[in-house]
Formats: sequence, C-alpha cells, structure tokens
Amino acid sequence: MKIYFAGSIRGGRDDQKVYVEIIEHLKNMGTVLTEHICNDLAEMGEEEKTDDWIFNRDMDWLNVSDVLVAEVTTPSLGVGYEISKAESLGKPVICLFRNFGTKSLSAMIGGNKDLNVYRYVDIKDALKYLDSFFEQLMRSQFATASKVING
Ligand code: 6IA
Repeated sequence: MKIYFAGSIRGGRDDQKVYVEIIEHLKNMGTVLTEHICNDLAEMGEEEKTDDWIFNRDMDWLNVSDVLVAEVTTPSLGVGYEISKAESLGKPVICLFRNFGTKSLSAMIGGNKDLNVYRYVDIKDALKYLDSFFEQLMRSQFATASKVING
C-alpha cells in the first residue's frame, strides 16, 4: 500500500505535531511516500530544490499512490490541489479535520460526497477511523486482485 500524506507546508506549520502522529500511524499500514512532511522545514533539505522540481516529484508520487490521506485543519493551497488531483485520478481520498471551534472547513472539501471527510476532536479517534478505512480498502483491493487471478 503506497500512501500519499498531504499536510500544510507554506500554508502554515501549526499542525506539524499532528502530522507526526498520523504519519507514524500510517507507517503500520504501508509506505508513506511523503514522510518528510512532518519534519521541521530546515530538516526537509528542500530549500535548494526549485518549486517545479518539488511539484513534479510530488505529482509522480501522487500518480503511483494507492490512497491520499490529507490533514486539512490548516488550510493549504497545495493540499487542496492534491485532493482535487487525487480525486480526478480516481484515488480514494481521506480528509481529516480537527474540530476545535475556531476554524471551519472549506465547503469545497466538506461538501464533496466523493471525499471521505472525518471530523475529529481527539486524534485517537482519527487514527481509529484510519484503521477501519484501511481495513476496508485492503479487503476491496484483495477482492479485486482475486477476481483478476481467478476470473
Ligand atoms: O501550499 P503548501 O505548501 O501548504 O502545500 C503543501 C502540500 O504540497 C504538501 O501536502 C506537499 O505534498 C506539497 N508540497 C508543497 N511544498 C512542498 C515542499 N516544499 N516539499 C515537499 N512537498 C511540498 C519544500 C519547501 C520548504 C523547505 C519551504
């Protein structure tokens, strides 16, 4: 399972600690292609990379990923773009939004029934949601693979 995790970078780093917890959890379920998103910006070692290099690298990863998991509490143009791109590529998309009262989720995400939007207060609930989502996803991938093999 190749997982593309999306979280705000230039949109603001307020939720970096939450990204760490989610990514650590996702690593039990597959390969997180974008693990660096939870690192401190200085450690990302990407300052010297050009924007078009970053864009092309991330789009290549999105293309080969099986699922997109986005933490959408801190609004980010890049994360919004990645969600829309993953949706048009037919990838399953999970959007996690921390509901703590002062921020509200964009209607372009919250109103889209094709995205799996989960609003949480306690991070533990978000991780449980991921567990059940991935269990279903793996079951459906297994059923599709069996059909291909057995006809
Ligand atoms: O608009 P944003 O920067 O908040 O967009 C964040 C999203 O776009 C993330 O989910 C990433 O997948 C992708 N992205 C945007 N910028 C970068 C990046 N820049 N490195 C990797 N992925 C990125 C590094 C520059 C940084 C050292 C300032």
